[in-house]
Amino acid sequence: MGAAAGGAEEDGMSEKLIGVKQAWAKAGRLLTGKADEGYEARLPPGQRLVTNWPVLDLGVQPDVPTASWRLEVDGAVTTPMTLDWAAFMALPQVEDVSDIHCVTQWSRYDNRWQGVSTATILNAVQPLPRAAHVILHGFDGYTTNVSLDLFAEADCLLAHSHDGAPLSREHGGPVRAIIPRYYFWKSAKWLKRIEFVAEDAPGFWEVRGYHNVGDPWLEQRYS
Ligand SMILES: Nc1nc2c(c(=O)[nH]1)N[C@H]1C(S)=C(S)[C@@H](COP(=O)(O)O)O[C@H]1N2
Ligand SMILES: [Mo]
Repeated sequence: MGAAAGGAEEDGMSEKLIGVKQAWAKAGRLLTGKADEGYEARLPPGQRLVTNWPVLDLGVQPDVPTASWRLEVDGAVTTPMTLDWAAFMALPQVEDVSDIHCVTQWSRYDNRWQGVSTATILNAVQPLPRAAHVILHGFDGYTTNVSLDLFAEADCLLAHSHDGAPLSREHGGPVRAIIPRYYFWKSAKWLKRIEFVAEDAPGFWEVRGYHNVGDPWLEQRYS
């Protein structure tokens, strides 16, 4: 699969569910227009706090045992690499606590993530000067795009654990991306490939009406 968005034709995806969300994006549903009111609170505009942890996917939850898991890191880099589980776990490990803000209006505070910092990955592959964007690919065919600058932020990581326990399959285990500053759809689950590119390429939800950037503080839900 290329850098473009994953097709909804992928086996087992829920066309109905995807269609509903796409229609909401088109209609601007869930936009509160409160983004300009100068919030200083911890909860971004239009969000409500939950203490459970909802599961959102495309109707498929890939089963990827760590024994066969591989992470490809390639594209506009000096040294492309493929990591197996042992190699990934041998990299320096970090822990970071951050809040989740989902575009469907729930937020969840104080998620303690363990994994490998994106800085470690960047240091290993050395993006070329032309690399400006990163496409995250999931084993379910999902894709999402972030700028290289954002991906390089200190709070971004490739997480294998949450609150000290291995990430469950439904939440994207064995490894998912965590991009805390943006809406949670940017945090790709079942991470399979990190692709560095010169030209931005909108991902699965970005081509279906979600905002290309997705900053919750600016309420960038839809494009
Ligand atoms: N691979 C993959 N990653 C994904 C998704 C997906 O469908 N596939 N959904 C995104 C969306 S829209 C959200 S809100 C979060 C949900 O993560 P959770 O199920 O752990 O709450 O994962 C994001 N990452
Ligand atoms: Mo989402």
